[in-house]
Formats: sequence, C-alpha cells, structure tokens
Amino acid sequence: MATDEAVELSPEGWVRDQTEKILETGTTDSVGIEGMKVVLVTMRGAKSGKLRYVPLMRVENDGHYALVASKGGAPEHPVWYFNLRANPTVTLQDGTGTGEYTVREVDGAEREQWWERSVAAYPPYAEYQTKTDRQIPVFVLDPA
Ligand code: F42
Repeated sequence: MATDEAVELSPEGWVRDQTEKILETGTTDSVGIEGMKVVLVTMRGAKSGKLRYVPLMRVENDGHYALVASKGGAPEHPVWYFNLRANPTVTLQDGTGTGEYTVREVDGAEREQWWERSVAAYPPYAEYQTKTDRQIPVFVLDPA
C-alpha cells in the first residue's frame, strides 16, 4: 500500500485519539481496551478512494488475523465493512510490525472457529452479538 499518500483518521474522538497515539509512539502496544490489544488497519475507502486508518481488536492465530465488524453491537455494519468488501487489500500493524494482507469475509465453520477466537481475545464481542439482529461479520486476513 502506498506510503506517500495521506491517510485519514476517524472523525470519532476516542478512536482518533487512539490512532494518534499509535502513530506517535510507533506501536499499537501503546493503546488497548481494558488491557486487551489493538491492531491498526489501513484500508481504502469504497467511495472516496482515500486511505483510512481503522483501529480494531487484535485477534491473531498462526500469522492470520480476524477483524470483527461489531461496532459495539450497533444495528448496522460499520462503514469500514463496505470498504473491505470493495477493497480487500490492507496493511495491518501489530506492535511495531506491519504486513500486507488480503481480506475475506468468512462464514460457516470457519467463521465459528474465528468467532470463538475473537471472543477469547475480546469477550465483549459476545455481548455485542446479543444486542443486534445482524450476524456480526468476521473477516480473515491472509498474508498477501
Ligand atoms: N470497531 C469494531 O467494529 N470492531 C472492533 O474490534 C473495534 C476495536 C477498536 C479498538 C480501538 C479503537 O480505537 C476502535 C475500535 N473500534 C472497533 C472502532 C472502529 O475503529 C470504528 O470506529 C467503528 O467500527 C466504526 O466504524 P465506521 O467505519 O462506521 O466509523 C465511522 C465513524 C467513520 O469512520 N466514518 C467515516 C466518516 O468520515 O464519516 C467514514 C469513513 C469511510 O470509510 N468512508 C468511505 C470512503 O469511501 O472513504 C465511504 C464508505 C461508504 O460506503 O459509505
């Protein structure tokens, strides 16, 4: 992903603050939610074509990651869900390391397995699922 391009930050205060802290310190280990780890994903906007930073919980297994489109159990998908559907190549920063990944939404048994890993990494996801009728989407990132 091009690095000389400007990257947009979230308009939402607390998300923007966490993103700025990661950028200032150079590591995602400088932030977290109740002690649980966060990764920083750079993706391209579906409509604007602009690059965007989206911090998400860290769900990792054997070099692959999951991204959970929970939006705190909101009735609608987060906007970034549609960005990933349109542009499935991302950069992910975990700690100080970054890599390029191809994203795919998973279903069936594969989703179940990653959902269990996601809830293990961040237990509030289970509660978020009870708050909404939509099934919370799970993306898996494979190294590009
Ligand atoms: N959100 C999650 O859903 N899951 C997580 O695991 C998670 C963890 C997390 C950890 C730390 C942290 O700081 C935030 C965390 N969040 C998590 C919140 C997450 O980063 C997002 O803020 C949240 O999911 C809401 O996503 P959203 O994309 O709906 O955010 C809105 C507020 C937003 O950024 N809107 C932008 C804006 O400018 O209004 C839109 C940006 C955008 O992508 N625009 C597209 C474009 O083309 O550029 C348009 C796309 C379209 O189709 O309209």
